[in-house]
Amino acid sequence: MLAQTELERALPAGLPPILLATAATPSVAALRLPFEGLGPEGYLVRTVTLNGRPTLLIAGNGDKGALYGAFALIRHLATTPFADTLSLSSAPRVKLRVLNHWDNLDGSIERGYAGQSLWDWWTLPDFRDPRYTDYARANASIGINGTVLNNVNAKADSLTAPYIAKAAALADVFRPWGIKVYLSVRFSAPIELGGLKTADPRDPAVAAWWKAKADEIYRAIPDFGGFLVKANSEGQPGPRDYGASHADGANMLAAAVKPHDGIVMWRAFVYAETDPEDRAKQAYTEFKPLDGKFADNVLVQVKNGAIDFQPREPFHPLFGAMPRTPLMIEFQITKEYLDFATHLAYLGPLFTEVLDAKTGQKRGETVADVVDGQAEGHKLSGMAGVANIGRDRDWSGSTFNQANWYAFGRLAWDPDLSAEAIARAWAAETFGNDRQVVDTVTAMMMGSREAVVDYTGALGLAHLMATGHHYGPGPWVADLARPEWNPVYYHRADAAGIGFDRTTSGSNAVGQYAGPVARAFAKPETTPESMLLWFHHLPWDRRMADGRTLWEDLVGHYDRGVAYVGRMRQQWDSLKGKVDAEIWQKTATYLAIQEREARWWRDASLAYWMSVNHRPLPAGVRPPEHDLAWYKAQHFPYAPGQAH
Ligand code: BDP
Repeated sequence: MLAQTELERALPAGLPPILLATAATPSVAALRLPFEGLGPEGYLVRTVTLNGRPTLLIAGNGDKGALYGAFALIRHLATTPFADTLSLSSAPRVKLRVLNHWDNLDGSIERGYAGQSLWDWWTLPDFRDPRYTDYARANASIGINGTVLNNVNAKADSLTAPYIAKAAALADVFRPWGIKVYLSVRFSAPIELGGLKTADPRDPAVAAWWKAKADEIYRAIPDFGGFLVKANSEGQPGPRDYGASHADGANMLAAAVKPHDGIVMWRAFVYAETDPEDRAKQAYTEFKPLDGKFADNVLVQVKNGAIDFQPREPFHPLFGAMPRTPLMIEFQITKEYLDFATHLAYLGPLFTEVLDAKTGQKRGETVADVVDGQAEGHKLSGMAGVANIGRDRDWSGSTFNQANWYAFGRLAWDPDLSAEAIARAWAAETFGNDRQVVDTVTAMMMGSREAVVDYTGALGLAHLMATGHHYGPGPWVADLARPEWNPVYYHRADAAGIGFDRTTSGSNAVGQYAGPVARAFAKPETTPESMLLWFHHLPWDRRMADGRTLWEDLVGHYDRGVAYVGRMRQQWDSLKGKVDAEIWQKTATYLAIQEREARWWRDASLAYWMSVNHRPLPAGVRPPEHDLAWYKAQHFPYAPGQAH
């Protein structure tokens, strides 16, 4: 059993004998332990007496539960000394805990900052790199049970026979670890591969093509998970091309995989340049009317916020607004909008901030309650994370980025965990359980995402990054073809004020929220300051809670963000000699890069805002190092992660 090997690798000596078992093992059944609520994946780890001997029992209703139990015990003992009576028990609240790889067939990764794709499509299916097994082990250890192998901007080629065989080889490696594979599919594949004239989901020939394709995939991968679809979004084909709805498209694909127990994850990340409506409103406008129209093996996958994985966004208004549809939440683990792998930004607080947000739809309901689907009795539920994994030796571009992969998995299993508890556990599992190391690392991590918010644009500002690669500041950009691609569309700054009016006097995106949440966002006085300019256009002189003007406050945030990075450098310095030397050195160098780039963000942004509002900096504040023209002249044609 794989769980046995994991225990032998990781556990300290001196523990009682361990029994890995299932609920059906006769000696275990006789103990009458509470297995009922554990489902197929939950586990129970307990000290029990078997044949008169103290025994450490690790069990689930099946092998998967026992495997997760083994990893839970390893985690527990990494942070807590063994006590004679031990009792751990947990079952996942979310069923599909899935990574989305934006990996291309040529080995590049869209928005990937950890090297080439781990999947070597060229040498598959023959060569099964041992790292595929390590990848599966890492995922199983944090509860991830699915992986979408290819980019949502999918090529039809991944559905051809050679690529199905390659995916099948990966599925074979992952299967023993409880991980299913899924594929992103290109909606127009029946035209490109099948020679059909249309991909209209209502055309019987199209449905038949997909059904045959699904049958072919399931012959190679009997437990294939299903399809992920990006349709009618950023140039991708979809059912709207034929006047059919997203539900028509999703249900046609769902019918193809249904006989095999497959599912469809249909993305709600939809907006169109032809639509003058506030981009933040478009997904809700399109999808809300479709509630109740999706087949029962479809999940609608909704990004955490209504725009696009920004350092901070209010939760997406679709959460709670489609009670008859299972909604998967999609987070971005790779740091496209948080300055890539070099910046230390622990995303646990970003994930929990969204999961804990009250939807306002039902009393006390949180986004996590919607995602786990229990209140509505959905048989499917899911959480997706856009992976930050590549072929780099440290997997994620930096050691600290691994924490974001880890946090995603832990929260997908249990969205109630605190970001801090996860950070502490990760630090102990990664660096060893030295108190000073764990305390310092946790302290660095916990404020790090807020620091990125502060130095890239606080108070609810968003989408201020440079064009294309999204690396560094570009708040001045105003010349892109689509209005909603321009940062000026989002901040709307002029001499008098700044911010996007999303109240009734503006786009009324606030109207897509419910009850007390909508009421709070409707007025600046009741909107959290962290989201103020997302919902309101306000004068630069507006008084903030701390008595300063909005302008002074915004400047203060930039300085606070830069200062936080400086502090992280000192904290990390204090750990020299206490963590692995190579990891220490790389992290120290990355923190130096981060401090330089945080300053760059601050200086460029301040130079730009001052060119718009013509205000001086508050007394004592350091002026930007260069003039605005210098910042505008910076170009990075080879920044990593760009689509091609
Ligand atoms: C955007 C990324 C783009 C993705 C898109 C998506 O810049 O590369 O294709 O999200 O989620 O944020 O489909």
